[in-house]
Amino acid sequence: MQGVARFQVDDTIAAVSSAVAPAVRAIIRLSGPNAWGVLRALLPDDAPEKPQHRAVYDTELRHVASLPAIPVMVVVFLGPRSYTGQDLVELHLPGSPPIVQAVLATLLSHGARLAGPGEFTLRAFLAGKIDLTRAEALLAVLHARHPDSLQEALGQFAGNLASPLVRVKERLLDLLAELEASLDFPEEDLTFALREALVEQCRQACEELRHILKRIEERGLLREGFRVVLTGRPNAGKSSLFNALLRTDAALVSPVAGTTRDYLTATVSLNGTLIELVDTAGIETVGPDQPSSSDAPETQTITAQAQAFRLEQVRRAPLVCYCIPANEPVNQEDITSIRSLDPQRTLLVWTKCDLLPDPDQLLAHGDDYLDGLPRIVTSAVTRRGLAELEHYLAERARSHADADPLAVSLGRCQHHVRSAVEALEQAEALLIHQESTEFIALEVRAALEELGAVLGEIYTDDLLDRIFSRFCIGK
Ligand SMILES: Nc1nc2c(ncn2[C@@H]2O[C@H](COP(=O)(O)OP(=O)(O)OP(=O)(O)O)[C@@H](O)[C@H]2O)c(=O)[nH]1
Ligand SMILES: [Mg+2]
Repeated sequence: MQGVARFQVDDTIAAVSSAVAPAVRAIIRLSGPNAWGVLRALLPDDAPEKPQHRAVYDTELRHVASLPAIPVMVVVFLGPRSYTGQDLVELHLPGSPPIVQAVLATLLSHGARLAGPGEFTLRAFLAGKIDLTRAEALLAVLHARHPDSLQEALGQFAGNLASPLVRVKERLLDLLAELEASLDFPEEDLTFALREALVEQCRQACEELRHILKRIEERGLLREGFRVVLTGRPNAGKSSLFNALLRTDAALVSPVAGTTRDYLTATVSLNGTLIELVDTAGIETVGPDQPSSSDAPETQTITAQAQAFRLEQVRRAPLVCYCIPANEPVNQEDITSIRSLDPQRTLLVWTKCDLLPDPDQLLAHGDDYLDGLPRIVTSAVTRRGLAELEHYLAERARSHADADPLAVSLGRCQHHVRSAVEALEQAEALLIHQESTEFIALEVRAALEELGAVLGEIYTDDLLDRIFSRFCIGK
């Protein structure tokens, strides 16, 4: 194993493990050989010298800045039976940010070091408590934004991915043992029967790995596509753009403002990336003093529902395309709506640019009321700008997927499992062609190394850095 030296585990780390915000309770964790010793300096004199595993103390902290005694609950987990494999102490205290900060600072002044991102989980990994697929799944659990992605992450944490890999690994170890035993008698060729048996074992291992690969791929497909919501005032050309991107007439288009009452979603593959497009009703303010209040009450209800849906979609979407008809001036309503959007998740799309003699003028960034947002000029009629828009959406979708911890984890696994399959196919071919046992063993060892890499038995500092730096401090 490489990399252990760089990741120190013999000191005691501390960090706030709950969200740093006013709350009823906050949690500070300490892990390391002196976790209890560091904390004990703040406890009353009758605190035990050596606590028991799973001991819970209702006590108080003293000598924290100039604060009066702070009531706390302390939970002790002794190594190796703790999450990190070391002595681990949890401090539950009032969730007032100044108190939490003062306690943490005092612990640091008594010899603890502030934990780096994901360092508790890193220690769990280094202590062999969890494999890398589980560490990554934990990250995905912490970052899950939807019940579905949470479910998926929990599945991986429970070992959906690691368990079958471990099974295959054990089979391959048996296979390697047989090969290596015969290496001791180089003058004797493998018997026909043994060769046959080894080929069969190779095939089975390969089959199982292919099955795992297929599952990873299916899960990749099931993942929600990147959601792009089209919004803007009525008649801006949203439905026309939706149809143009889908190359269908799925959405109704008409010169009557307010054509789209409901909403439409469709999935489109742009440059190989799945995008979920959502066409919404044009922005309308709903209320008793609005023009639409002359509508029948049923219509008003539909309008209100369509607007509520639009707002919900806009709030949740990783990208919002705000559509502005090129042949009409940007109005105050547009500006108010654009300002209410998150600039990181907003693209301005001019539509109907075929109606303008010089559409390029729209690209000038001088109009500071549009806050220098990225912009693309399009026409659903001439298809101008659509390729550029597709490219932009595909790029955004890709970087969005990169930020999804489980997708990153599955991508990493997919790479290694594929390489393991290739090595095993090679081993099988060598067996069939009666090549030297040494070469066959080499391929089986290569496959084992790939599986070891997925599970984290073989790793580099860089890989661990990349995985654990994505966690926040305290996890
Ligand atoms: N010349 C031209 N007309 C367009 C273009 N895109 C849309 N239109 C016209 O603009 C009008 C409104 O288009 P829609 O796509 O229905 O607009 P919308 O934003 O979906 O409207 P609502 O659903 O009512 O909010 C229709 O008459 C379209 O034919 C375009 O690129 N060029
Ligand atoms: Mg429409």
